[in-house]
Amino acid sequence: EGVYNFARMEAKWPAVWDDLKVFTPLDDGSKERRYVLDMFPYPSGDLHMGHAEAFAMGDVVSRYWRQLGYDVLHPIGWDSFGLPAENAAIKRNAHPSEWTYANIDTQAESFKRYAISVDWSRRLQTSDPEYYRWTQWLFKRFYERGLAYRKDSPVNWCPQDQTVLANEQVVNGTCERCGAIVTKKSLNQWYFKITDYADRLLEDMDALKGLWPDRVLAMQRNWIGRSEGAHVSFVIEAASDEKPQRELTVFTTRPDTLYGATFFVVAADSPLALDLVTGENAEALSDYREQVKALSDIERQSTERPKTGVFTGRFAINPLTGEKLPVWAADYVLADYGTGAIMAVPAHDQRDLDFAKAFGLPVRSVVDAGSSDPEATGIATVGEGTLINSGELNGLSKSEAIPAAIEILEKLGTGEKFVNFRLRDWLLSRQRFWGTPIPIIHCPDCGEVPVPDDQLPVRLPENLRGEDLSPKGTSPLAAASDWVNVDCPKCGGAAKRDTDTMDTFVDSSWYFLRFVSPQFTEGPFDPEKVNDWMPVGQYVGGVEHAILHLLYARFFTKVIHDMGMLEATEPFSRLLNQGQVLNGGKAMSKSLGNGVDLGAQLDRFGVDAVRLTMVFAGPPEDDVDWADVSPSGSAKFLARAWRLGQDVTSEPGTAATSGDRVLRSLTHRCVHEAKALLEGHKFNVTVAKIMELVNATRKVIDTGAGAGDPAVREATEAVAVLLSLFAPYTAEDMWQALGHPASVANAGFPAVDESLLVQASITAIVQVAGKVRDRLEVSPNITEDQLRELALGSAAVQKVLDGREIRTVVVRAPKLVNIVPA
Ligand code: ANZ
Ligand code: ZN
Repeated sequence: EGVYNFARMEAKWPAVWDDLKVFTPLDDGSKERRYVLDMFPYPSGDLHMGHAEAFAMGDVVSRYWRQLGYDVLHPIGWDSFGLPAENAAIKRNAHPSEWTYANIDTQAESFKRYAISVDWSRRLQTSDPEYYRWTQWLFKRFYERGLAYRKDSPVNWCPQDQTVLANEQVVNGTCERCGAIVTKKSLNQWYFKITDYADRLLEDMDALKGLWPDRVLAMQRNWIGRSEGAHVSFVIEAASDEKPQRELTVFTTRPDTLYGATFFVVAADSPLALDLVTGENAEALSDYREQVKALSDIERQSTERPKTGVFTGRFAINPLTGEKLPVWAADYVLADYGTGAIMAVPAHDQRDLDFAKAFGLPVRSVVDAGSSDPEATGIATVGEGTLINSGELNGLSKSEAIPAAIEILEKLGTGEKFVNFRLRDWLLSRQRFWGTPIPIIHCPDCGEVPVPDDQLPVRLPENLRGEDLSPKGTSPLAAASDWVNVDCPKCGGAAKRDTDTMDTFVDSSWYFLRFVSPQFTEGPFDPEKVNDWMPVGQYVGGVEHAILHLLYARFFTKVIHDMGMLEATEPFSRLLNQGQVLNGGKAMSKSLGNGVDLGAQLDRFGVDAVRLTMVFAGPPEDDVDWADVSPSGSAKFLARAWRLGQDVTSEPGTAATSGDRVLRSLTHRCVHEAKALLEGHKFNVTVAKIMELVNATRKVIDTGAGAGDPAVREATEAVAVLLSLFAPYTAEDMWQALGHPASVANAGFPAVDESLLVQASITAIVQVAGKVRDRLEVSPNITEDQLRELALGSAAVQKVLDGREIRTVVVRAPKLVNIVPA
């Protein structure tokens, strides 16, 4: 055992940790509990460098909290439903579970080698029937509360994957995974009514300020998109030929500009447009709608594209002025935002101005912003200003006129204050196989009938494989007739199962709750346990989940709270987004050929060196460029630290009081500072401090009081405990060499002796005319006057000055004195 040999350590310790159940929380209330969670992995192949980074960071927090004496829950599981498994199954004529569970086993082995401090007994997989049973159970509770419903709606459709896509899976109008151009299709789909929670999802973010990264909060806020304004109703003039007069409501953030409305626009693709259009304009509209179908929302709203539209033949009557406004159908108004219809105020809205110019519609300024005429310049005036051409609103400022206009509308009964959200309901249906089946049965007589709780889980059929799963425009489940055809639970008649499966984001919206009692059979989680652990104290994961996963998990938490099952209203108290691992400044990719294989790195440098390198590379939020780091440097450092443990000769338990005072002070300062640094997630700086302590300890052994000095033991023990957060194998081996039983993971964070935090002395540099002439050992608390006097009295200084007069003395206590001769 005389040399540092990571392979030997990696072969030895996992079994010991397993035996001692070092990472299984006591869960008995004897210690304060804390919950650390890494975003659970998707089982695509083996672990990669990105996993290695993320899990190294989460493990630092977990191990740190354990050293502080908390009962730590740090679990792991797999987000194991999803499309890649299905595609792999089609390719290999297999069942998706085969690929999925094989990958999970591979990853689990790698995680064990990587020594993340998780409680393996809590491992879960979202594709396990014992798990998705409760996903279905929760879906039913949402359904009962009116929070899961079906509606017909145009959905993004990928013609290649033959599946519906969520908005966020459409990137610049193409399918996120296959790149095909996404089209629209009308389908009857399941939705979660997340919009009911928009206000709370927004307000509750105030409490996360400073605890979640600012940019994540900003992205969520923007996604929810709260807009204050008004609903205003316009009477639509009846066309002489048909249809009675009716009203249409618009959402506007600028009710103050109502006098400036010169036309009216409905979303061309909305049913509204079809409904409004008069006979002679119907064909033009129908042609136009075909064009619009091919466009993404982003393209439709782009300011670069020339404005297009079709006149509907109708007029809307301005409720304040009685003026008749032509109603147009255009693509720049979206069907699913606000009411799908707008009053257009070209003088003060750029999109409306562009449209007005394209179709020769009038422009009327109603807010005088002192700048030039929008019609002439082509630039809408959007800022503050004074109302003009606006009847009773004249003379008011924009911010006064908004509430004044609302008041007038409310009195007239044609409008009211309204808060609109950008957030849409969550489309959760997927026409795919490898997901949680929706526990609903469709009966010709009874309609939607939920599968009774005692018949859950609705299991996926096991006989479908390979080609059976390939996309056909409906869910592959529809082809499993023995599975689909069932008796209605209500009337017993012939009925059919719903053949859609759930978006995998549903699975990951509550997994953190399942971890508190993963074997619980009476519900999704043990109600006795859940409040002991929730909320998660530290959540760690990639910023790619800044919006959806986190928003959905927050939504589920709030609904489950409202069901009376959970005290917490937010799932994650603190969030850390680790950076990416790059190579040569670029994300690793097959096409660039710059991939780095994690397994090869572990074989070459050892787990600890790779982990330490990840952490030491920079702040956890920053990207790690693998081309810039030195795992071999980390390995050398670890060997140095490890050797200290081998060299210490004093007995365990030796009091340190008689040891080297300078080393003792450094040890205690290191521990003290490490604590503050770790709290602030400055893991890389913590490592630098440990390196400093290792070097100082080595110096005392080699050229100072020697390996038997009690201060050397004290320092080495501190190194072992601190290092256990980053390099668990090395630390465990050191701890053993120091004569302690396993495991260093529970050794406890070293106590700090406050009296040792003051440095015994510090070296002050004395310069004459900028050249260093002497070094003085002084108290760190020395005053400027005392230091000046000492410096001027120095024999070396006197000699250099050689009787010359002094012009100035610059003193920076306690570190520097510069004497400038005349
Ligand atoms: C009249 C007006 C005058 C407007 C003005 C703006 C400036 P945010 O802030 O994003 O909520 N709007 C409403 N529904 C729309 C839809 N479905 N598609 C496209 N645009 C829509 O934006 C609200 C404003 O966006 C609304 O206020 C409306 O135009 C437009 F000087 O009404 B406004
Ligand atoms: Zn029935």
